[in-house]
Amino acid sequence: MSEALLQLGLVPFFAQQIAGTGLLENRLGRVTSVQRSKSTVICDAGKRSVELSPNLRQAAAIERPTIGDWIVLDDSHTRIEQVLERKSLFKRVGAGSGTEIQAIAANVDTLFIVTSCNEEFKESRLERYLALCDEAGAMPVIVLTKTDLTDDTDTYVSRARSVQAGVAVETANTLDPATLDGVRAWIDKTSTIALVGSSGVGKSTLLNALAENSLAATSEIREQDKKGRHTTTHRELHRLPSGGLLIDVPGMRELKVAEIDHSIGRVFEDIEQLAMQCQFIDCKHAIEPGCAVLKAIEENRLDIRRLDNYQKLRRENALATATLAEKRAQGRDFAKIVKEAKLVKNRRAAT
Ligand SMILES: Nc1nc2c(ncn2[C@@H]2O[C@H](COP(=O)(O)OP(=O)(O)O)[C@@H](O)[C@H]2O)c(=O)[nH]1
Ligand SMILES: [Mg+2]
Ligand SMILES: [Zn+2]
Repeated sequence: MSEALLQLGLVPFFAQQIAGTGLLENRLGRVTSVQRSKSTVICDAGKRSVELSPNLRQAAAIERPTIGDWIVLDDSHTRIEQVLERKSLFKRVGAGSGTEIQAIAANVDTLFIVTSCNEEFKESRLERYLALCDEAGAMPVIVLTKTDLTDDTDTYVSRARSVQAGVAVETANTLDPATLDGVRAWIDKTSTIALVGSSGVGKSTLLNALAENSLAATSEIREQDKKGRHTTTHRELHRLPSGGLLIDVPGMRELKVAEIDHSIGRVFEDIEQLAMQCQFIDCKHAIEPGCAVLKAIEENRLDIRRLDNYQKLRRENALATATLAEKRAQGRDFAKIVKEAKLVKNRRAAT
């Protein structure tokens, strides 16, 4: 394998996909950013701005190349011909009335869920990100920033640990590179890491510190509510000088959950375990007698906030999943009507 491709994170999972196809590695590349109609890719020969093949242009949004994708270029290195099978995928339902699922970052190994040791910290937000991370197939690490602003980092750490059994938690003062060893330990030479979190938590500062370079613009947060402004406007895959690849993912914050029932169950495994002991199999954990979940809350073994968020995410997920299914069915019906109308027209034309 070429050194350039290795540094881009080419691991056997991708290389094997072209083995035996007669394609050479010099046709492989990785998407580092996506513009309106062009994509920037890095391949053996360097950085290229390339177009999509006609087939890919017409493909469903989810199948078109996104940031992090491994792709096959044409001979002249001007066009993406094929997107390799993905190891993981963050996706979202298209904005507006669209039913299209869009890819927002592919082949992310580890998701840094960044949150800060101040008013911004919310367990419920972490739970949502964790469910999305599970669904995408990435490994989550919660990164607690701004440890320099609190005397009580330990409380934040234990609150973060409580959101999912066994979840990794690291702390950092991103303004001080000496505090980043814990975070750095998660980055190896071929791994791809995406950073998500509210604006103002220090994602760009962390990225710059890890890159030992000013790659992304950062901005002051508003003092009164600790909220940040959006500075990062586009997604880009950056290579760290010490190895490893990083993506700052703006827009993940607005991600709604859909079709992730199993992932919610994995984040809230404690609640689902308890629910198996409820007297009624369809217990809603609201007022039912013999409810093991309510009993755990009463005995302070479970936080009511967590139950509320579990139910909220499940409701939101059920509604969004049903809406998607309905829109898809409508889309199919519409396609069928069009097809039938065409048939009738053709038959008429034939007679
Ligand atoms: N005190 C302190 N400030 C930080 C830390 N990390 C980031 N900041 C500041 O928080 C603000 C927002 O950071 P930025 O990286 O732009 O956040 P982003 O929106 O998540 O990319 C900037 O003023 C940073 O200097 C930290 O660990 N400690
Ligand atoms: Mg930023
Ligand atoms: Zn119950």
